Amino acid sequence: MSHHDERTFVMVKPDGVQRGLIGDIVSRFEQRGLKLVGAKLMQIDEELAHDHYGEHKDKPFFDGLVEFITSGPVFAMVWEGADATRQVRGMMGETDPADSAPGTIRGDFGLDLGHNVIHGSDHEDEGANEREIDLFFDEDELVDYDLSNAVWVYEDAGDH
Ligand code: IDP
Ligand code: MG
Repeated sequence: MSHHDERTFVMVKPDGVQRGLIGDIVSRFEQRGLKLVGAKLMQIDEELAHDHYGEHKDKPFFDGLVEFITSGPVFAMVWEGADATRQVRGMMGETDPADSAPGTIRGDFGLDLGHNVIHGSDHEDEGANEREIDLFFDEDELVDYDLSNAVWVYEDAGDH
């Protein structure tokens, strides 16, 4: 694996899907130079919600979080690139949109902590990206391919 191959799990939450933000969010990651290796519109059921948000099961907001994340379709994605997990988190902003800088996804599209548009794997939680990719995607749903613009994104990706 080269250092360009880090994969991270990202998801447009039900509020983002309903508000028509899938395209804009996908566009931001494409423009950054990340490579899309998997994507699907899907409905999260109770069981998957509990598995995905297990770390928060004792928090007071857990029931509301499960209800929200199962309330409509989500757009699940896997993006690949150098330092992908941390870079995506930076592009998302803070957990609370009210604390998120303009220019970030949550800072541009949200005002409310409970409706913060996007999920991304936690870069401070070792292995969260792999665990979440496994939870949401089968191996055959991820596509292995070369992105032709990589030579323009990365100085060390070959000749152009
Ligand atoms: P993150 O999404 O930025 O990683 P986490 O702390 O992992 O934030 O929390 C997971 C999700 O739970 C948040 O994105 C948000 O939707 C919800 N959440 C977190 N804290 C609160 C809260 O205090 N009230 C309501 N919802 C919360
Ligand atoms: Mg988190």
